[in-house]
Amino acid sequence: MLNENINLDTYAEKTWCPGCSNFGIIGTLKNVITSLINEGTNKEDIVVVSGIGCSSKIIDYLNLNTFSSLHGRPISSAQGIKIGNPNLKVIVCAGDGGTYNEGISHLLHAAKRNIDITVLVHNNRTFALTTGQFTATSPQKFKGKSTPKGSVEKPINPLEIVLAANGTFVARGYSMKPKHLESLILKGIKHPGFSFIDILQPCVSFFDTSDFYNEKIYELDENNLSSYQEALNKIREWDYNTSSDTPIPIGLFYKVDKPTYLPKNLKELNLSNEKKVNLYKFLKENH
Ligand SMILES: Cc1ncc(C[n+]2csc(CCOP(=O)(O)OP(=O)(O)O)c2C)c(N)n1
Ligand code: SF4
Repeated sequence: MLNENINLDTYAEKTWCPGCSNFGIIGTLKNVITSLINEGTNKEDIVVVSGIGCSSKIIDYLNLNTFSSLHGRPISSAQGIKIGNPNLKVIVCAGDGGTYNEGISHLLHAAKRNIDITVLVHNNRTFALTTGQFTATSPQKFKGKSTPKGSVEKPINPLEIVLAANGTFVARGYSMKPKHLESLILKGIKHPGFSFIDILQPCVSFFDTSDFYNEKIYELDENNLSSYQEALNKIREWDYNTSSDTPIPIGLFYKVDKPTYLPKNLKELNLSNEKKVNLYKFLKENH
């Protein structure tokens, strides 16, 4: 039976810029969470973890269990939460700066160990909260506060990197295609293992890419998702450079089932009693 009374709103006033595409992402995420709850997941068993940035403000606006981590560190916090209580569905919301610059090693290692968490990167391709410096996915010639004459570096392709790191669910969404994004996030959360979704998210104040994306984005046919080579070919169709004329595929590129990293419960970690007490104390105090 549908539960019509799920209130995921908080009293906090949203401080995103008018027209920011984070408004679309939070709406989509609320729909996903409502679906999970209607399918039988306890609201208390869902945790959203964020870092610092415009994207990370999302947790202030969600009436859920949430955890605010440091800039670039939410993936490590999320892994600790998952290990502490494997029954939880743990979702990370973070920016491209935090995830692909400061926190990239955490992303790679979480993918490598296939820990069962979901990472949503709000990829506006700039450090937005600090008013527009270039990040790892900014295009060449990006003009921002730290590169007034245009950056010289080529962007990275985060999907290619996560695939190479043993990612078992590799996807790209677009904030302006909410229905498509909703189904992608739901599939990601249900995937038993590490799920990664790079969400193209125009920043209307510092890097408005919406016209560029609206012209180029197309939805993938999600066939043969277990072929590494096919996924790689599709992932390489677009190199994150704004100047390239190629279409931009969105959707699920790769999905395979592999053993996940996770002791079934804390007992399997073989922690000393003292460590267990400290861990429970820490989790309780920071709840
Ligand atoms: C280790 C560290 N480096 C830098 C900062 C300063 N800082 C705070 S938010 C931010 C930008 C966030 O950009 P991004 O992660 O892309 O998220 P967005 O604001 O674009 O959503 C920066 C550089 C910080 N708080 N901690
Ligand atoms: S700076 Fe960009 S990402 Fe941040 S709230 Fe404004 S439009 Fe959104």
